[in-house]
Amino acid sequence: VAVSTALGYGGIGIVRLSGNNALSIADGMFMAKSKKKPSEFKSYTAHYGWVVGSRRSPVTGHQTKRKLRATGNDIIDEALVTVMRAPKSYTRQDMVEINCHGGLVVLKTVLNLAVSLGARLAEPGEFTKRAFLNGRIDLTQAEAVLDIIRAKTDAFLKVSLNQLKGDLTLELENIREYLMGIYVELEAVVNFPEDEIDASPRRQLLNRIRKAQERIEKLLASSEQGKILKEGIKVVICGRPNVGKSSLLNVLLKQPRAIVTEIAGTTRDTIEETAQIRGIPFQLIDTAGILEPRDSIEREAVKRSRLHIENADLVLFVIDIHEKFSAKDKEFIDRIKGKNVLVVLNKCDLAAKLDLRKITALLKGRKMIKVSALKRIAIDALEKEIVKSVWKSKDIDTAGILISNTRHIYALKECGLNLQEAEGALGKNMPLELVSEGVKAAVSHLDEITGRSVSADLLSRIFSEFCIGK
Ligand SMILES: Nc1nc2c(ncn2[C@@H]2O[C@H](COP(=O)(O)OP(=O)(O)OP(=O)(O)O)[C@@H](O)[C@H]2O)c(=O)[nH]1
Ligand SMILES: [Mg+2]
Repeated sequence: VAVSTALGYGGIGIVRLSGNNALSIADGMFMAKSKKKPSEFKSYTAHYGWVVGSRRSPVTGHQTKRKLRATGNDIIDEALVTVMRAPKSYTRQDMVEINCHGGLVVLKTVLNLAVSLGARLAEPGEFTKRAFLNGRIDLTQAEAVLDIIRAKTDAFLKVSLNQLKGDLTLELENIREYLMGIYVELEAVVNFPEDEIDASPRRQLLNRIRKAQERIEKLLASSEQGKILKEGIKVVICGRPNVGKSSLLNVLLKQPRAIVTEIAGTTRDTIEETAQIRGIPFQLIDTAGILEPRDSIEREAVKRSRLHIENADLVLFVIDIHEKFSAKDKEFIDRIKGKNVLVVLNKCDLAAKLDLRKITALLKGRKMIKVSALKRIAIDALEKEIVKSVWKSKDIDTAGILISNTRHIYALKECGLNLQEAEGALGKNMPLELVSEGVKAAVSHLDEITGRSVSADLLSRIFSEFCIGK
């Protein structure tokens, strides 16, 4: 049993039961208006009534059941109960969902009541884990559930839904079948050496292994985009005081988040906000422009902006086009060496005093764009450039499969390496046992991803990331 909705105040809150005794436990705590017991409900029907039982703090075991009967029926909440019988349920076990009111006390009382009737509190992700263990979904689909819950953008939601639907499973299982075909042939030759194959079938085998490898590589190639969609991109806005960093942050966020004044040194603490730009999640960080700290607060501010620049995926280096180039600008240019930088020439609504040649010489090869944060000039173009500098391909392809999970990336890389070894062994005319071993190892890495073979340890690690009640 677990509360499956977020803990807080809400219109409704759902307590979910799953397992052999789910129906009998529900019988002990729900009184339907129809007088029917939950164990008599038809699968996939919803019933109106009341959760009834002892309001007192829970005591576990049979003694409580007796106590409950003795105390009579306290109405705990008005509720709607849905029964989903095995095997057609999320977990493939009997399930009961109690839709109560979404209050903290109500939900806790209903939860405790189920526990007092013999239910056990579910571990994080345990419902989904049961769905996996009972063979309803594979591991990538279970992981997709988590991704859907945590999706920060529409684009990533789409990708995760495809994964839940089984698109990734299908592709992995296809590759697996293909490799198993090769493996079985190889084993036949290895076990009946009198049929040792000659050069031409060897070349054919090589081609087939290469084909599988190409498919693995294609999946891996999508991981860069997948990870971006999943985790977002860290963009740090830096530059000397008063160039308009905070103004730029506000414009990109479309809300006045940071304080903007004409006083140099307005921003001291770093300001972090998330925003979606063209479907991609960004973490935007506005930093202090201070270079020479005058006190301990400013020293900390400088330290923080340095740290953020170091960890940035993209640095927006802001320069005031209305000011002459200064030693301070130069100091920032030194700080952002080696980073992925987009140069923002701000205040283009004012007369330009900046010597652009100097900037171009110092920031060779870096993309530059003239904007006005104040007058909102060329902000659209800036957004385009931001996306372009982190997103290599033109459009987000959400129709297909995108790999975003580190565990999948790792296993796919291992799988690719095994295939490479098999190829090498084939090319060098080494014994076919070696080739066969390589193919088998490659298959085992695919099985790791889908969960065909997976250790209990890894399973508990994967599901421990889930929330309780899912
Ligand atoms: N004309 C003009 N003024 C701007 C533009 N962008 C910002 N400003 C002004 O420049 C001043 C400084 O802007 P901020 O956004 O606070 O600058 P900052 O870089 O965050 O400054 P610090 O936090 O002090 O480092 C404010 O008075 C803004 O209104 C612009 O595009 N054009
Ligand atoms: Mg500022």
